[in-house]
Amino acid sequence: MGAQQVRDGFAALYGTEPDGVWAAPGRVNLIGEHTDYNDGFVMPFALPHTATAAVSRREDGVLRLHSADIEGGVAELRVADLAPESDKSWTAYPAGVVWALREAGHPVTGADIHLASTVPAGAGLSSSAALEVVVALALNDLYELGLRGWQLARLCQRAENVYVGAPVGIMDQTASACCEAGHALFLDTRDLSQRQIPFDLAAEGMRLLVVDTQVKHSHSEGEYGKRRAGCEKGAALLGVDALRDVAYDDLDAALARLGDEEEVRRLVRHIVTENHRVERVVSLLSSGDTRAIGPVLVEGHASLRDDFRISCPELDLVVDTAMASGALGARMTGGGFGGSAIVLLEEADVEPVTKAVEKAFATAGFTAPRVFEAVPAAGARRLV
Ligand code: GAF
Repeated sequence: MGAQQVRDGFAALYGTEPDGVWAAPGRVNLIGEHTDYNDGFVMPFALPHTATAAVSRREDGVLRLHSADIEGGVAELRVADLAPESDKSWTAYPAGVVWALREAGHPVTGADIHLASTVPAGAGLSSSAALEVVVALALNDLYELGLRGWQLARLCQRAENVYVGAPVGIMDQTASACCEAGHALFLDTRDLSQRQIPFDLAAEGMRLLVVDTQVKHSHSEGEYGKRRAGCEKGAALLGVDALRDVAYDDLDAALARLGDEEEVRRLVRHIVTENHRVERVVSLLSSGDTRAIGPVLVEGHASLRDDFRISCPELDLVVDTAMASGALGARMTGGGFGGSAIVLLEEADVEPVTKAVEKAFATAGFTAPRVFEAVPAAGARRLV
């Protein structure tokens, strides 16, 4: 949604012009799934779809929240009363950011906020992180807090972990805050060091499709938390701080040490091989061998399906159909259990592969998927 429209929405609601308008994008993750809460590597890029917020500062302790996308009026809260896990509605995301800023000692004394988002919700494209980051960036500017992108990401993650109660990692918030147009973000989630990797598929005659299966996922439903707990158990059994510390070359020995812990073994194998896949993709992209990342993406999908066990029939059907129709690579992206897959392919294959996937879904009796092309877009920014 355009800045002017969100600004007008604010003025109609609150009767004054906002102090400014900000935008923060959703993301797709090229490779590096579930590695972020294991101190590992990820490689997301920002989508052109954004959460946009018109915001004004307030000094009286009142926080007013409204979303153009959700039925209902303006929610009015008092910043001093914000308490973790007290809110089960969408307002927990922006309110959680205010709570996290105040908990960290930043003097946020209220705000009027009107939001509108074009990031599809529940599609594994980080609509929640976009909401958090846009609010964090707006308050950072309005209260002149001087926080950098990665610091905002940490606060947003804390909002989601503690205030919302979802045990997510740091990838989505960092992607939304720090990505750059035309690049994928190679992020080390241990220390948040970053490298922007040029990722211009069109220049090489390729495209990347996002296929939203329309199967809705939810992180707070427990399976995500179970995987996270299983990874932490694996690290404890292996005597390391995080699975990031298990070297790829030592994987077989590590798996042998896990004895009959079959489930933990599978989780460990996914994380260690997935970190290695991120490093392979970075090295292939850096040497200009972009087409060669295709098989690495497919390996990543198989690992998420068979070892991490978070795929679903719809995601598998996208990957299998795309690959059978000539795609260079494909995998599920995001938290799993539904959501979206990505497909890397030659420009000339966009139409036949899209048609093949749509046909396969119709034949299987699945809801029609939503397919769109993704070009790496800009991270969070002030619009007005
Ligand atoms: C979700 C989480 F929010 C991220 O932190 C990450 O773990 C991802 O699932 C899986 O890679 O998007």
